[in-house]
Amino acid sequence: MGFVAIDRPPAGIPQEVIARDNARLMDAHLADYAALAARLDRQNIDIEDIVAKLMTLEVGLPSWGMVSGGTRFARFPLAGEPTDVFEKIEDCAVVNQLSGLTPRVSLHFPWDQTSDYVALRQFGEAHGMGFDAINSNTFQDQAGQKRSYKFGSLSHSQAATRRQAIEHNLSCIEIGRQLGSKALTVWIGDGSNFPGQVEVTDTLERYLESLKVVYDALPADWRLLIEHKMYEPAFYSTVVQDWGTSILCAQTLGDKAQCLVDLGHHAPNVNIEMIVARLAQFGKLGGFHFNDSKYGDDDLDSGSVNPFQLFLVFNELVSADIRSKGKFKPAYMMDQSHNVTDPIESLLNSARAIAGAYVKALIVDRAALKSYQADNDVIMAHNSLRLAFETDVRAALAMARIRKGGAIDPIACYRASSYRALKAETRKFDPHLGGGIV
Ligand code: LRH
Ligand code: MN
Repeated sequence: MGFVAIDRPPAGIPQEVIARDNARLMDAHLADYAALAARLDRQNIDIEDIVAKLMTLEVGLPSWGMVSGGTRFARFPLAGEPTDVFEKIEDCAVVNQLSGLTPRVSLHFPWDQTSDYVALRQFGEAHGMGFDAINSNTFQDQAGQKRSYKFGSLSHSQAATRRQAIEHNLSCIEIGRQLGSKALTVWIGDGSNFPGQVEVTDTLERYLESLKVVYDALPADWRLLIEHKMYEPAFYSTVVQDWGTSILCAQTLGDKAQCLVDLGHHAPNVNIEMIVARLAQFGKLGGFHFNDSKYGDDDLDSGSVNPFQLFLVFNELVSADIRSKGKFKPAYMMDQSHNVTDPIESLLNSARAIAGAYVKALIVDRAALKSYQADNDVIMAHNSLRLAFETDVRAALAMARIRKGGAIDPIACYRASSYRALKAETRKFDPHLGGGIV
């Protein structure tokens, strides 16, 4: 099977644009790096260890987030936004090039459907992009679809509709196998809008029976990621409504089934970092959809509303990683909707926020924290976290980007490249295209 020639030049930002912009900022960066190194050294932390660990962090990009998002009220298209999965991968490659953090994209089917997945895999590889978890979609009806998902999918009252949803998930696994993916994320909108509309135990039994068929079809080295969500599109009950239901399903299905935590899928003020700790404690934390929210499932940029919560989540992740002696490998992915920003800029900002939360969690003095906790020295225990969170780690993040060929200031560099304006000249503009959700 030769390389299928696709007449598209490797995308990305010309390296000289990055080199020029980094040269502009290098002296200030090196001064900041030395200052941070000295500060961390006083805490017996070697900044080089931190940067080395940071360079192992990888976060998957949401293909559906590469196009301007919207709400039920409106979507405001962006000139030069991607019009197909290939152009989405081109833009993902730009985020990876400038951030050095996002070498994989998570695709969603049928939104990213194409005719030749071997060619798509090669196109991805040519742009330095691999494929993270595959997302199935049984929360929308596609043109020509035989049975509607109006009243559910994997938990539907009628076996034929459940079978249709199972078949779709099996076809997603097949596509993922060709792309080199190693996981299937299953989020369903199944639920009810009225008390009495469904028998909630029956719906979960049907869901488990259906998902078992999907689970049994997983390749040996794959994971099934169960994504819970409190509400929407259903507004009274949701079949997989919370982490409790999710972990019970994952334990019922088997070792390859784990829970995916989408930060926006919880009631306001829920202690998400504790859910993360619990799922990790029982070996069922399989992955994340990072984003932020103030009210509902707002899918805002990671760290843009509540960066302290993102830090506390990574604090639990670092603690779980230490407990698991490094065997702990959750799939980090973003799931965001960029309604008023250039998706590339939002994803660059979000990648930086995620990296920042991770580095701040790495510099927590865990020995001191443990002894303050043992002594119930509440203030000093809390301040052990505050000190790390309040440390300006941007120079460490920039050094990791530089060492991966990225930009000291990704947004400034992206704007200096005029990438989006150039794409607006070559890509067709279709205001009705949309990213899938709207
Ligand atoms: C559901 C969800 C899920 C995706 C969809 C795009 O709200 O978080 O992860 O399938 O967004
Ligand atoms: Mn999600």
